[in-house]
Amino acid sequence: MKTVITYGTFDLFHIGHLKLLQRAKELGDRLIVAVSTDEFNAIKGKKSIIPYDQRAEIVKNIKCVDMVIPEKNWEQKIEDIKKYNVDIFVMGEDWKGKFDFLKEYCEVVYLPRTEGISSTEIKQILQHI
Ligand code: C2G
Repeated sequence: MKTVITYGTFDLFHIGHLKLLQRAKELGDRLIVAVSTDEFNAIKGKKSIIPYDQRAEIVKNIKCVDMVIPEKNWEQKIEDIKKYNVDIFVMGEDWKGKFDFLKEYCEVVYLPRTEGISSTEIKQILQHI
């Protein structure tokens, strides 16, 4: 069984998130998604609109997602890859190169982002309503 893992905030879940998860799942048989906690988002300098427990619940209920774990820090990726016997680490290509150090542990794949949509853009639209 080929296990794929990806990490993200998944705030205001949108089509870009869905297409990333669907393409990640197509690379294997099991998809694990590590959803950033609110505390970790503060470390990332990101403030999500939707709290962690709701973001995790939404992602958990996406058809192609098999498991959700919390992303609490930058350092957990290697441990996660070993713990879950991950074969492929996937991120959108806005992260291209940033996680190449994981190539020692598993395949690293950066996928094209879905253009024209982002949680930031949605927040900006909401602020002008
Ligand atoms: N994404 C995408 N297309 C978009 C928006 C996002 O493909 N239009 C992808 C991103 O590239 C990322 C995933 O969806 O792979 C989740 O995006 P975010 O929630 O913005 O993730 P981010 O805050 O970048 O957190 O340790 C890694 C970080 O937790 C990533």
